[in-house]
Amino acid sequence: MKAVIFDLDGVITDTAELHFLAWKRIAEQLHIPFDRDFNERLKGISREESLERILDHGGLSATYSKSAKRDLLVMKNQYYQKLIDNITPRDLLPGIGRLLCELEKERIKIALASASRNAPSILKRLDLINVFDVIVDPASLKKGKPDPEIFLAAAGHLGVSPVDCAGIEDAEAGIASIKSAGMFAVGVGNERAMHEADLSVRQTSDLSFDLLYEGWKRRMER
Ligand code: B16
Ligand code: MG
Repeated sequence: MKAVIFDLDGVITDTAELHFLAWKRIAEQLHIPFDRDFNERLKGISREESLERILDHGGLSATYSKSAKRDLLVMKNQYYQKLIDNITPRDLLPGIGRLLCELEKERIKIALASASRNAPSILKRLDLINVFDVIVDPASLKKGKPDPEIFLAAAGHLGVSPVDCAGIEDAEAGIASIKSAGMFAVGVGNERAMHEADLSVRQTSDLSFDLLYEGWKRRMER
């Protein structure tokens, strides 16, 4: 294992909850039912595709013009950016700071594969911007998760072969992306959504270099 590629929202910090709150506010304005179960289908999915899924869910997809949809996307991002404004290094999920230190000590490369265009500003607020060897720019990609492109781009920029990488995700679409990139897939959280992962843990504090390395090695020996 030469590199670990992290998702951001829901793995490094709990911004998955902030995306939920911002989308909920939009859905309420549109009188579309929105709950945590439905929100699972948006995790790891781009802003534009998330809006399409919400409008479809409310049977309203054809009702909104391109420019009305653009306005909703701007509004959602404004709500979201207000929420992330308060993020500080204390908002790192449990165990993530320790894991990043262990990986650095073991000379494992570290990359970020987040679909979020807000990722760099969140990493700055968490005081982590200099920890990552590579941060993939989602605007440079053609396809979102579950396509493998984002994880393959991270490995490519690091100069590491995909089989020598582990990817960590909290979303079903993200696990599918890691798996089809040919990497070792580690899932965090909701076990039902994580059933395709090679290894899954309930919470970020369960992650460690040893756990990742042993799991990656076992998969290679299979
Ligand atoms: P933004 P991840 C994803 O981040 C989120 O899971 C998803 O809910 C969000 O819509 C997407 O980023 C785009 O984010 O609106 O900030 O560009 O999980 O891939 O780190
Ligand atoms: Mg995520």
